[in-house]
Amino acid sequence: MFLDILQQRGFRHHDDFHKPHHTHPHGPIPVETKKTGSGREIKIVRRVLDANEAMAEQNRKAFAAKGVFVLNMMSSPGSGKTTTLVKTLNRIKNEIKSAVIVGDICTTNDADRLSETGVPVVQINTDAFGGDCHLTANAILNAYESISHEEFELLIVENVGNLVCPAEFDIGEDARAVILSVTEGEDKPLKYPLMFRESDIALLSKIDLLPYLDFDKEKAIESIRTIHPEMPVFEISSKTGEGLDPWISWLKEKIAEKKEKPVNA
Ligand SMILES: Nc1nc2c(ncn2[C@@H]2O[C@H](COP(=O)(O)OP(=O)(O)OP(=O)(O)O)[C@@H](O)[C@H]2O)c(=O)[nH]1
Ligand SMILES: [Mg+2]
Repeated sequence: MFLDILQQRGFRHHDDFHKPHHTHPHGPIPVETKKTGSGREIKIVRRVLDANEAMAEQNRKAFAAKGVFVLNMMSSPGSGKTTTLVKTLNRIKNEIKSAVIVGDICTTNDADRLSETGVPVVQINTDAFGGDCHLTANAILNAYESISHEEFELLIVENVGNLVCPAEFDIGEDARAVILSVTEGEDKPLKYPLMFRESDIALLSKIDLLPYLDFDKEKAIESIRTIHPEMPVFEISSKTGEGLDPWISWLKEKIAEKKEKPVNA
């Protein structure tokens, strides 16, 4: 069976984990009660995001209990998330036990590529529950539970390719990274500010292509800094390997910081 073959290769197809849970998160969902003019009570779930927030808090506790550092990696489709992760994992996997959860609307293409690194990979396909353009805390919990028996100190979540929605959903992560590729235009941070405001680090990717483009790198960095003045920006090429070391050093520092934190911090 297809699923079995995928599991043997180190990852699990994940499109059937969520549907029953999607509207029934395990955590407490904030519900308000309001009286109508006729005296009837109606219950209001204020926002989908409130329910997600409660679940994200649960995730954070689960990750903290195991000392796992979780990085949420986000970008537009095709900015280089998977390519960067494959390169990064190949460099760090002997030193840092890692795992990946990857979200896509359809296909296991990214899980195929990521599983070549040998680390445990879970693919979430969101088409099974409406083709969500982001990963929810609940989806992450289900995916995490399917690999939590494995030993790892770094969990990287490659979110669904989208420069807007993923930033709205806390998944209980420790840090967020946004990738902006040089083919997207310098103004994207200004046009899609939430993602850049909410991230802890930005990777400016595909810099090997700069000689062939009119892309103004300094202007792009200025756009990022307009939205998030102090954010570190690392210029990388996952094709040539240029610039990967500083980004990997940042990642290692964050993992070490998490280890030093007491579980209840
Ligand atoms: N020249 C060049 N191409 C790159 C680089 N990184 C990624 N690419 C190419 O960009 C395309 C998209 O890369 P992916 O890694 O699949 O991008 P992604 O962000 O994971 O895409 P989605 O998961 O679909 O959102 C592929 O053809 C990669 O080979 C890079 O540093 N330089
Ligand atoms: Mg990808």
